Amino acid sequence: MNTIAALPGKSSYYFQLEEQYGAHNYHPLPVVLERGSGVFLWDVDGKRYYDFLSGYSAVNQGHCHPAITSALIEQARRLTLTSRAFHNDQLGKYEQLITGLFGYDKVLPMNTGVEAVETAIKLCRRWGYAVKGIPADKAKLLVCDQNFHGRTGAVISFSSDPSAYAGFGPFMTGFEIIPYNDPDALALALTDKNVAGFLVEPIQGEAGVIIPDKGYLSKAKQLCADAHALFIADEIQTGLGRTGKLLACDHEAVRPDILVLGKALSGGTMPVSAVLADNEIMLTIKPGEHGSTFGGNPLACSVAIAALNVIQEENLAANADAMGKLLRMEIEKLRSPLIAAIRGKGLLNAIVIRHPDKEAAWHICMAMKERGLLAKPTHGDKIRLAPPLIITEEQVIEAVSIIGEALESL
Ligand code: IF1
Repeated sequence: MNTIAALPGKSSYYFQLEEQYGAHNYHPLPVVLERGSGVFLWDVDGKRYYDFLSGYSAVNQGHCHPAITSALIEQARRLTLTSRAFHNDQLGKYEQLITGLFGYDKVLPMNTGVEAVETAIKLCRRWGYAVKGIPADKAKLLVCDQNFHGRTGAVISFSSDPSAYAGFGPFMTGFEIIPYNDPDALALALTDKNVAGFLVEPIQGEAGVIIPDKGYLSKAKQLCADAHALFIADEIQTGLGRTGKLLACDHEAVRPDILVLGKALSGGTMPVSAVLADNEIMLTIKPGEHGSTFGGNPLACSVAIAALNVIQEENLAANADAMGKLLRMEIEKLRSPLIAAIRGKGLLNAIVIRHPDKEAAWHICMAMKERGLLAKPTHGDKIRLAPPLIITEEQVIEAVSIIGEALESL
């Protein structure tokens, strides 16, 4: 039954279509976007916005980056999918590039971030049995309180956030939640010989950009090595230049045993994720024991090659470092009584809002939207500020003036 009343082309028309025909598994800001370029998005009424969410860090290179888009179009005209039943001329080139760039023996290509996390869990468990000698089905993985690693059944099994797991049981076993940023808790948990690995976000994004103490990551890696357990870094959101280094682990020169990447690996064009590890770990999975229809498809490989080249050629990590410092400094200068804290590394930032109204962060995001900047609250009182890594100094200054006006309007 067609109940859509509004005229096509106006935002409310699109709101109604989604309300009527789409699952209600999100609560988006009321804006309908139709075009993106660089740090900007335009809605169906032609209004321009700064994008301060970057597709949750999937658009580090900026929207519709020309080099990535042309790689996508050229490959799409040639060959998009062979399945891994056969070889293709893009996969090996991509595997050589990404393993060389991050310094690992091998890569296992997947699609979404959570698929790569699931792959890392399976790899870690398999290594635990085949190499560490953990008794069958006894492997344990350590994870952190307030983690976010995706939304599949296995991954929500170790979430500490009821909104992620409540009502979706029964859950997968074999995980233990320990406090984040607590080396003593990790050391104690690692005394269990059945621990195969420790899965951690170098900075907890969804939890509100929680940055661990300096030295935590290197201490954690050392504790894992001493306990013959794998240090697994989920850099799906923090990687690929976002925090001012190629990887967030690079701030402490920590080399994960298993590295998980996603999001910006495709520049926001399509789902591309990857798990990197050395042979001792990677070769514990034999032919036919893991994979996916689209994993390593030629279109994804061609796009990921272009996306990785852009990150390097445009020095996006260095720009993220400099522009992140400028952003935090300019926000501090606002001296807004509504800001309880500003924290971040590179261009992964969040402001914590102090206001009696628990919806204040949402209202501030609505006020920023009216003034041409898009951002979204995370966990109620925090607003993530994460623009594409190509943002310039003058764009940061203009964006902060919009943020300041929105804060004053509350
Ligand atoms: C949503 C959050 C961010 C991730 C880390 C794995 C994944 C993600 C560190 C899974 C994905 C996305 C999921 C998206 C919103 C966004 C998000 F708010 F959900 F938590 F960024 F902080 N590891 N994060 O951040 O990757 O399977 O989604 O490709 O679910 O609403 P995915």
